[in-house]
Amino acid sequence: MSDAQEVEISRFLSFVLRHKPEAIGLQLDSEGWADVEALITGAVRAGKDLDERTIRRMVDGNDKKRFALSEDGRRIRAVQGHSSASVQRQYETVVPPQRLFHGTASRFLDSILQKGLIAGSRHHVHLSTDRETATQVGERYGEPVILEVDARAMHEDGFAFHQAENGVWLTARVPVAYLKREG
Ligand code: HQG
Repeated sequence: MSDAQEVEISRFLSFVLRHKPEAIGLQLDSEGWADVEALITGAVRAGKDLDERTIRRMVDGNDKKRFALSEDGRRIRAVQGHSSASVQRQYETVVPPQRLFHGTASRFLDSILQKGLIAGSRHHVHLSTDRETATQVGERYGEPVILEVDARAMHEDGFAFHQAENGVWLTARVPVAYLKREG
């Protein structure tokens, strides 16, 4: 499989496993799991070249470990990033590190400094432990800006934090008081 094909399949899997399972007649349970066979059937019907081997490769080789298979290999899910209403993952609540980072684009800054970080269409605000990841996330939308989140203070004030299986930190929102612009 070429790199381009791999990116295309990864985007397709993100689309149906996070956002629009109904586009291929797929159902996700509340923890985000989809039946692998149903995924393949729906994908093939939509003209995608997907089989079990490719799925396994996407799960194991994915740069950000976006997808996971159940132990028996019969179900697959995206580990974070959902917007689909059928999914309401019950992530464990965990104590965050002292600070976390959020990468965004400079054009969003005014709005963020008014409203804080909001989840938008996804279910959570996404945060990382390092600036490098945050920069890469911000670059997707324009000139990157890094915001430092006082995660420990939020935790002490009762805000819940979660960590997805691939290391991405999640929280419902970040009020302005806990945000500091880097640099
Ligand atoms: C911004 C990728 C205006 C926020 C990444 C972001 C991540 C506001 C955008 C994951 C705002 C939402 C998620 C406010 C937040 N006013 N803009 N008050 N609050 N925003 O894509 O964090 O490759 O939903 O800064 O690596 O960029 O898909 O979130 O720019 O982990 O696996 O609104 O997606 O992972 O954009 O990215 P997104 P995100 P994958």
